[in-house]
Formats: sequence, structure tokens, C-alpha cells
Amino acid sequence: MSDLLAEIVTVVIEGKPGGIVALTEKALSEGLSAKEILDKGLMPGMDHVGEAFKRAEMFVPDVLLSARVMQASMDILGPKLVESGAKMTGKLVIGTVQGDLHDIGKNLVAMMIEGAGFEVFDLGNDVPPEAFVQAVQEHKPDIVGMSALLTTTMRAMDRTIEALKEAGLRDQVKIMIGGAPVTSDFAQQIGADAYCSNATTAKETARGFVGV
Ligand code: B1M
Repeated sequence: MSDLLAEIVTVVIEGKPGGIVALTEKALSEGLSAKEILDKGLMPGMDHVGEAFKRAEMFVPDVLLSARVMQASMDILGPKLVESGAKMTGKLVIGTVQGDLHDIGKNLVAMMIEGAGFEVFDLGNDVPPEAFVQAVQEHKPDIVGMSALLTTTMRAMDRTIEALKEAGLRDQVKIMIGGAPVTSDFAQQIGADAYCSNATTAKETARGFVGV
């Protein structure tokens, strides 16, 4: 691996935003492609962070810092990836369900999955079922992800799946759900395809859904 890519991996792991823009631009000017920088720099860095998070060796603030570093680089690489027609891994529409304002976990999940090369459409929090339906119609994602942190808002996941069914879209997407009160039993009960207990599992599940 080139020294520059190794440096990018380290900067992502350390979550130091200072140098990433210059490093990304230097890598591009030295002839590395946007896809190479993503696949061999940013993604291995985020994979490391995800594993460390799973082992409780890194914590939420660390993951958010690493994700911010990755995002700063992706802001430069994204347009180039689109220009070069590089195939993204897949598409994800994600949101925290209606009535629920908790978005820290959802943001982590979105960032991890983006780090795995997905194009992510983040609808934010307090997202009504009809907004999920509209986003699926517009973006044609492979996966819909829903997050809920309140026992009272879990039922909005159910209503969202029903709305997707009514719109004839349910069979066109895989649905993954998560959040502290959510369980795999609940996922089964409402007809979701997967329950994920954390952001790393969510990333692995998303990869599995699109076969990478
Ligand atoms: Co609220 N809150 N909160 N809160 N809050 C909880 C969730 C609560 C457990 C606290 C408690 O009572 N012990 C409790 C819920 C009880 C229940 O229903 N079971 C609660 C309550 C009651 C409330 C209010 C009703 C309080 C009030 O106003 N009386 C209110 C509700 C507002 C609303 O949503 N309508 C409220 C408000 C808030 C704040 C706005 C102040 C703030 C949210 C800020 C924000 O998100 N921007 C907040 C916070 C911060 C929390 C706690 C302290 C932390 C949540 C968090 O961010 N955890 C929380 C108590 C706690 O959990 N210790 C609490 C860190 C985050 C990384 O974890 O979100 O679980 P988590 O995400 C994980 C996994 O769950 C999973 O991966 C993530 C990363 O590993 N995951 C997914 C999550 N979504 C996923 C989706 C996936 C896959 C995996 O696929 C798509």
C-alpha cells in the first residue's frame, strides 16, 4: 500500500480532521483514483474503527470523529466517483421513525454504511411513513433502515412497513431496523428483514443484503 493510503487509514482511525483534505488532494494529484482512496484508505480505516467500537475499545465520540474525517474526504471524492461511474456498493434510505428525535445511533449507522461504499440518503429524524415511501420511490434504494429509541415510537416502524406495502414497494427493498428498545423478535413480528443491535452489525448486514 502507498504511504499516502496508509496515512489516510491512520488519520481516519485517529479521527484527526486537520490533515484529511490535504491528504486526499495529494493522493489525487499523485494519480490515485477516488475509488482507490475510498477502498484502500477510508474504508479500511472505518472498518478498523467499527471493529474497535464492537470490542468497546473505541466509543461513540471517537466513531463520530472518524466519521467526520471520512466525510471530509468523501466531500472531495464523491463527485469524482460519480464522474468516473464507479459503482457504489448499494443504496440505503435511512431515518429515525415518526415521533422520535433520537438520531445519534442512526447517524452512526448511516456513517458506517456510507463507509462501506453505500450511497446513503439520510432522511433525518421524526420521519413519517409517507416520507420513507416517497424516498423509496425517488431513490430506489436496495435497503431501508429505520431507527427508534422509544418504546412508544417502535410502532411507527410497523406503520412504515405497512405504508411501503400499500405503495407496492415492500418487495423492492430489504428492511433493517435497530435502536435500544428494538429486538429481533419485534423485527420478525413486523416483517422486517433484519434487526441489528449496533452500527457494525448494521454495516455487515447491509453488505450481506447486496452480496458483497
Ligand atoms: Co432520550 N430517551 N428522550 N433523549 N435518550 C432514551 C432513549 C431513554 C432510554 C432514557 C431513559 O429513560 N433511560 C428513554 C427511552 C425510554 C423508552 O422509551 N424505552 C428516553 C426518553 C424517555 C426521552 C424523552 C421522552 C424524554 C422526555 O422528554 N421526557 C425525549 C423524547 C424525545 C423524542 O424523541 N420525541 C428524549 C429526548 C432526548 C434528547 C433529545 C435529549 C437526546 C437525543 C439527542 C439526539 O439523539 N440528537 C436523548 C438522549 C441522548 C438519550 C440517551 C441518553 C442516549 C441515546 C443515544 O444517543 N445513545 C438514551 C439513554 C441511553 O440510551 N443510555 C435516551 C447512543 C447511541 C449510539 O446508541 O441510539 O442505541 P443507540 O444506537 C445504537 C444501537 O441501538 C444501534 O446502533 C447504534 C450504534 O451502535 N442502532 C441501529 C440504532 N439505530 C439503528 C438502526 C439500524 C441498526 C442499528 O438499522 C437501520
